[in-house]
Amino acid sequence: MSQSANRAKVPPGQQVVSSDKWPIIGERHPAPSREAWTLSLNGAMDSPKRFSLEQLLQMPQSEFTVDIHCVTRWSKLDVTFGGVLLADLLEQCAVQPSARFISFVARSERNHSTSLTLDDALTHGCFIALTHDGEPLSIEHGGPIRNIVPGKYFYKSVKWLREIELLEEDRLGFWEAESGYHNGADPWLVQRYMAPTLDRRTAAQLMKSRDFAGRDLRSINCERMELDGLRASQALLRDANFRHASLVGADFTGANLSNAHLQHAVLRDARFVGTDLEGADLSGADLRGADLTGCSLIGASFWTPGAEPGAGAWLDDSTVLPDDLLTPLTDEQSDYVKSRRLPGN
Ligand SMILES: Nc1nc2c(c(=O)[nH]1)N[C@H]1C(S)=C(S)[C@@H](COP(=O)(O)O)O[C@H]1N2
Ligand SMILES: [Mo]
Repeated sequence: MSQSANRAKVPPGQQVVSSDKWPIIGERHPAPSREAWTLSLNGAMDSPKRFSLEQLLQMPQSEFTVDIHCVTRWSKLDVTFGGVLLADLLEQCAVQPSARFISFVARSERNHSTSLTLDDALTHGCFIALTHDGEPLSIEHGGPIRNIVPGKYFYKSVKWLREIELLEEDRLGFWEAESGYHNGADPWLVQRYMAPTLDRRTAAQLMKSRDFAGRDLRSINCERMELDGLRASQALLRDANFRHASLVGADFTGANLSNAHLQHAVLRDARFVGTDLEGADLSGADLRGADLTGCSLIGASFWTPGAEPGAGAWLDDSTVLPDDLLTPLTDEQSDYVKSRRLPGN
């Protein structure tokens, strides 16, 4: 596929990973159980059903080619799955007219779930995936049974699906309820997060104290703030805006900075030990002396492709960033980081 054709397939703010990469996000395995896999359909329907994995595999299988868009800004294009259309399963269930929402529940330790309007699920062609590239879907990617909702951020696609429930009222899913993920999840509208409200006075006091440690400050706006020495270990800072902020020596140990905006922030000697930087944008940030030991960089960026290399992050030998952490980056991002760390840069 040509570059320009691909671009039309890539929603705003997403980067395409190479076809040999498929990051594992969220839970890594289903809850242990001796029971055989089944899929139940229940709720607002006259004929609830329970299918065994074998029954699902014996139904006529369709092939689906899907573009995966993760909320942490990586996309994987033209992924092929085999399985059964949700609409075909629901046809057997005598759905009641009052059914307006659909909830997908995982067989996992936290009973992970997500939900959609029934209308959204059907118009997006939601399906039950059983195979990937002609092979059984792997366990880490949700096998043996997973739902896939094409055209929504991938958190609407539940791994290890055990139950589909039709509802009259919506029931928020795990990420939507716990982490402020947007319930709409439309990547073309960039519906990543619901912004929580933090009143201005509290925000001003926090900035003054420079103590964010352990707090939930999702989407906080710190653009251009003077925050040297900020204490932010274990803070929840998803989607926070630190563009052009001064954060010399800041401590983000164990914090969650996924999808944070750190463009052109001064992060000299800052600590990102064990920090979640998935989808974070560090383009143009000054990372000299920063310690990124054990951080997670899936979907992160250090420069904006197309911009001059000089507009990228400032890294050198004093930046602690072990090579193995670069693996989940896109090739162009990891090449950029490696080129900047050569002696003499
Ligand atoms: N059971 C379960 N399903 C889940 C999750 C999870 O944590 N548990 N995470 C969701 C999120 S946020 C994403 S991006 C995708 C990741 O799928 P992958 O690991 O196959 O890439 O799974 C979704 N489905
Ligand atoms: Mo995700």
